[in-house]
Amino acid sequence: MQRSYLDSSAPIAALATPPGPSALAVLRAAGPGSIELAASCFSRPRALASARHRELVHGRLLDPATGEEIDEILAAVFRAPRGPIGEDCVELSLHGSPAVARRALAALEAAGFAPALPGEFSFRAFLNGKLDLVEAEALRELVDAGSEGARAEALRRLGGGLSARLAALRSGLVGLLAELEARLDYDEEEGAPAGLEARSLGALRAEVEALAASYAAGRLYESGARVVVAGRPNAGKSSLFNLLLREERSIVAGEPGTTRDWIEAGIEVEGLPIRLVDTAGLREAEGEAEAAGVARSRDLAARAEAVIYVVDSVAGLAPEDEAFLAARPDAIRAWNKVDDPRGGPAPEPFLPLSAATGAGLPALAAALAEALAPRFGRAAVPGGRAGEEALRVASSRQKLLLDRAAAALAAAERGLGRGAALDALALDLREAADALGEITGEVASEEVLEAVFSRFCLGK
Ligand SMILES: Nc1nc2c(ncn2[C@@H]2O[C@H](COP(=O)(O)OP(=O)(O)OP(=O)(O)O)[C@@H](O)[C@H]2O)c(=O)[nH]1
Ligand SMILES: [Mg+2]
Repeated sequence: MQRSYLDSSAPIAALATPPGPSALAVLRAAGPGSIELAASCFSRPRALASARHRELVHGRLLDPATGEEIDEILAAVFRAPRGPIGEDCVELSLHGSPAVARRALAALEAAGFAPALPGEFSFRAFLNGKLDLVEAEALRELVDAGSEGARAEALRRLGGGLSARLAALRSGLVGLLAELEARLDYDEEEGAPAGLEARSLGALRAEVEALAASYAAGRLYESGARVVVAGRPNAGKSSLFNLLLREERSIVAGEPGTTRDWIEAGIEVEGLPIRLVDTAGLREAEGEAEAAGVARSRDLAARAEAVIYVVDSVAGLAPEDEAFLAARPDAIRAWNKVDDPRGGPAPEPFLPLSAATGAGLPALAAALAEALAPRFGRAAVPGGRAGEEALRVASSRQKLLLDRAAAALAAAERGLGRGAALDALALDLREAADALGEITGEVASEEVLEAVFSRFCLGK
């Protein structure tokens, strides 16, 4: 039978590092009695059982049934209510072979630990008030961060800035609600309390809406911005794609029409995560397959967050180039093959580039980062660091709840405007306060909590 996350009385254990050979593997064990249980399969049981908070104990892990040695280990001890989880906890550093990790986990299970559910350690940290739901989600984002930008964003949310802002918004609302309910219960007076006016509700709603809107930027850190390399056949798109990737992924050849289907790869430019797309050259296609490729190139370019448009400086500008650039005026323009003396100088605002030698690449990367900065909610990217430090949400769960809060606040505003009954206003404000509370987990149901934490990896 599947254990429930809410059964927090069980001591639990799981591997916190990925399975596979490595220098070290870490096993986590937590819950009431976990230090004594771990001591029961340790060569120095008394040293481990009496260890202080944050003490490291060296010894050997033993099979509790046979006494057989499994590995020489280092155990880090955390005592409730301190430590990252707020419960008694032992982290065992083992040698990182899959065989050792498997045997060690089996030993802990034989000693009485239940296998932890995904995210169960974080869930318990949440229950013990060590982090709220926004911070828990930030922790998962940090573990998943694939780029420098995503790492910095997740760490910022983990720092609690967003949680604090949400808590302040909610406590303002709860204050208003308390006044309103007191008036409903005891007051003979008609009308809404003094603090409750359409203007102040409007300001609250605007802030909630701004946070909801920040999701567009927040999620880009996880998904990456799509950047399409476009241009006529033979312009050097695949060469530039490979150069940015630092590997020979896309086929480069002298004959035009080499790339037929698009290829996508993840890269990082000045800390921003990017999904770079190489496309078929844009021209009047000669066959059905190429025509389909060209149509797809246009479609991809139209939907991309940014486009790098490559022109072969030897071939020069053609009417097709002008037509494309007129339709996508924000495209970053690259004047390629400047190493070839037959080419003319780069016309404004083209950036000179040689995909063959790499000349001009830093300026092109900087232009790309600058063009993408607003999409990532950054004012600018000087030296590759975040410009402005606005709060952003990155989970769709948070975004949907912010939308719900904004809609309820808008309803309250309208009600106030037409003199609606106070109890109807109270309902709307309660709905908004609950939606905000659910974001940080203050009022989240069991179901919501399970849904959030079950997306974590094992051992987290
Ligand atoms: N001299 C020089 N040659 C280049 C440069 N970039 C690309 N080439 C050459 O130009 C030819 C076409 O390059 P690709 O990268 O395949 O061009 P493409 O735009 O992907 O072409 P299609 O896939 O056919 O649309 C190849 O022979 C490359 O070696 C450059 O910077 N300098
Ligand atoms: Mg190509």
